[in-house]
Amino acid sequence: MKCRVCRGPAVIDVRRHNANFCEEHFLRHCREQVSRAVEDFAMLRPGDRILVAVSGGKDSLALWDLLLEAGYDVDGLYVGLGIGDYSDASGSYARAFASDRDLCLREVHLREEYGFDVPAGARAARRPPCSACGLSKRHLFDRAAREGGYDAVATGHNLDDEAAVLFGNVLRWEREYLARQVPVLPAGNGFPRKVKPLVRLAERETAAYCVLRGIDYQVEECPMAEGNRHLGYKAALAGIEAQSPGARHSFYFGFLERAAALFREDRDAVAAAPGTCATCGGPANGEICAFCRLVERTIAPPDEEPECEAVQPVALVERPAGGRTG
Ligand code: Q46
Ligand code: ZN
Ligand code: ZN
Repeated sequence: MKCRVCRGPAVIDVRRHNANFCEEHFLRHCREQVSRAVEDFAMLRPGDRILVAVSGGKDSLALWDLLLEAGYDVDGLYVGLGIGDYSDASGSYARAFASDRDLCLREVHLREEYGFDVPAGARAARRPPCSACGLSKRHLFDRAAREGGYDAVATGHNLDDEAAVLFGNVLRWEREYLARQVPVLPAGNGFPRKVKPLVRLAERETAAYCVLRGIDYQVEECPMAEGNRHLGYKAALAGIEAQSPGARHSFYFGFLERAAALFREDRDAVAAAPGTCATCGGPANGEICAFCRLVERTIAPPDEEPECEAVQPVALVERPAGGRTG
């Protein structure tokens, strides 16, 4: 196996590009894919202050590293979800990455600051853990970006993630989610710009990038992801990709090029100006935002409420994420 660029010994094959790369040219490939995504979708501008959502996994740490390499001013934000040993280890990887490179890692811990963790929030809201988790993370990233004066929040969604989310949204023709499934969402209505610079890299490539760059990351999957539909869609697409390399890329980028604009109307409708949350001051559809409703709910969980009171599940969608759930 020889590198496509220099004909030296290759360390990885990237079948959808029909190419093998040596270490040096694979790292260059990763940087090129990120800069192409950033440019094609006008994600970032020189001088932007970026907040990377850091989970301690391969994607978010690779993203932080790649954006630094590209010369951006990037801080990290780690949200402590309180998912047992998994969260403890994830936080350690994020902290080690930041301290080894003398970077700024902000931290917010759900239990310490809001009195609940993801398992408790999910029970209280009577929703799957990923729903309470996703809502909390989105709210806290948005808030940290607003308060810290960042120009954009960058997340480590890769091609496999985006294709899997698209697959699920197409299966159910979720118009609102399809409308928001773009690699950059502009700032507005109190929300920061959201960007996904890894959309041109597959999960296998971000893992290889970390290994070659000596980045230690959380390898374990979140224990709460079990049964998550997103994982099923990913597995289905992995099977298709194995048969037909490049299918995932064609599916996702074909959607962006040929179909995403059809859903723009839905996006504009969703983006209609929300009000302001009476509790946290963030954007809200209604008097109180979905996150603050979740916090209230965890203070008075359903099983402690009087039997006669009709218990309604908390509506967890403040603004459709269109992102992965896991
Ligand atoms: S952390 Fe949270 Fe993921 Fe775990 S509970 Fe689900 S959403 S799977 S990125
Ligand atoms: Zn080479
Ligand atoms: Zn609020």
